[in-house]
Amino acid sequence: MTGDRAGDYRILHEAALRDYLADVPDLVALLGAEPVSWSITEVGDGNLNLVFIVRGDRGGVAVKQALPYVRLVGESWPLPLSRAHYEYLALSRQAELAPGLVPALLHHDEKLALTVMELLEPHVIMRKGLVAATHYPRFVDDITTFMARTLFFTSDLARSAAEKKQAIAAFAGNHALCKITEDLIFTDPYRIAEQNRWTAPYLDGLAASLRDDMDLHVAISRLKLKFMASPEALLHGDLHTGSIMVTGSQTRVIDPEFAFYGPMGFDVGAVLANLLMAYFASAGHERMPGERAAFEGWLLETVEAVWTEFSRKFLDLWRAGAAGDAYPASLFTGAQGAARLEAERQAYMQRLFADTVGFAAAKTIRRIFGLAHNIDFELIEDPRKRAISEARAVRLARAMMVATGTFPAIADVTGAARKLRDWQPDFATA
Ligand code: SR1
Ligand code: MG
Repeated sequence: MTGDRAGDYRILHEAALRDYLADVPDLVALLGAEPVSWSITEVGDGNLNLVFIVRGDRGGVAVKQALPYVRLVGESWPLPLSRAHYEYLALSRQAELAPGLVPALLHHDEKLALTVMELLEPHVIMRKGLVAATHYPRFVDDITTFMARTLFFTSDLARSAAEKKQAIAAFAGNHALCKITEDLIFTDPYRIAEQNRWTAPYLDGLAASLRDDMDLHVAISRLKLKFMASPEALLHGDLHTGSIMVTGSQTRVIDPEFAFYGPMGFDVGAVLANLLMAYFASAGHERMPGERAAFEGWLLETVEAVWTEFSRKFLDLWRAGAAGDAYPASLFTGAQGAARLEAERQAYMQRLFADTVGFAAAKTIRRIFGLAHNIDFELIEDPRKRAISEARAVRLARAMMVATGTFPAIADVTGAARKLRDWQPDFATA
């Protein structure tokens, strides 16, 4: 379904969903033969869709149905149902490339924009766990495997030119979701926009300064162009900590409805930005000074490890023998060719790191001044404390965006974050 077939579509609430699932033999076998006894609970707390947990006496499933509008805003903001198609396509591809790191797909209905997936239990949304100061020891290895494999194997380094162009075309229709990103991340926070909001009155001055900051406007516009015009690889497209479910021993990446071919740094930057926001928010969740220090240390170690492990795994895949049409092996023969190709790989990763730093900054600023915020900051009840945490994050993000070159390595990012941990913003002059 790449167009929308509104005639065949209906929103399935509890009773209709029960009847629908009862007609799918594989799901009945999984849930148990008595549909009347199934419990069905709507649990969606995201911005766009309905999500149900269905449990029977034999097992449970998660059901996701796209609504024809943005749930967060309502029917006044229509949104194509076709995003469910792209999400299904992306999940299928990610399952091939990064087995075990996305939920198993059990059923998909194009007309109803509905997908049934493995119920992830006892996994929690990572963002919620980070608010509660929980460490996740598997996270670095799993998320870096996911990113290295999905980005490398969908890029020109691993695919023929024809395959790559067909793959770009397969996701090109997801432009309405890209447009959300183009507006909400790369444009609105830097201008007056009806849906913007921030922690007033503390951040009023900072919000106004963003609107006048031409260095920032140039930097965000360069990033926007890169997002729009660099189909490097199949992106998840919304890889924040609300799109990751975790336990101490497992990681699953969910919700790739924003998937499209874009710049790799957008996904990697999303992960780093959300870890850094968890870091800055942490001070606002303290009940006793220093009680979350070990957790905050783990967060910064995790930021460093995500980049270094991602980079190592991506380079290992490339060195293992890339089958793509980029960098033809026939042009890099002999010892000199091998040395020059290795230098190129290093230069490629340095460029990708700069993109990552810029996109991480953009992902941070949008969560503080745009429409869609995150619970890392929102659950800090005292608005002044919340604004202090947010102002620290924005200070780092602005530097990362306009002076990206002063962050040549990931330790430069974590070092700057550490220095801002106790910085006190002056809201009168901010
Ligand atoms: C209107 S949708 C707002 C945000 O929710 C999604 O998770 C994306 O991040 C999007 O930008
Ligand atoms: Mg989502």
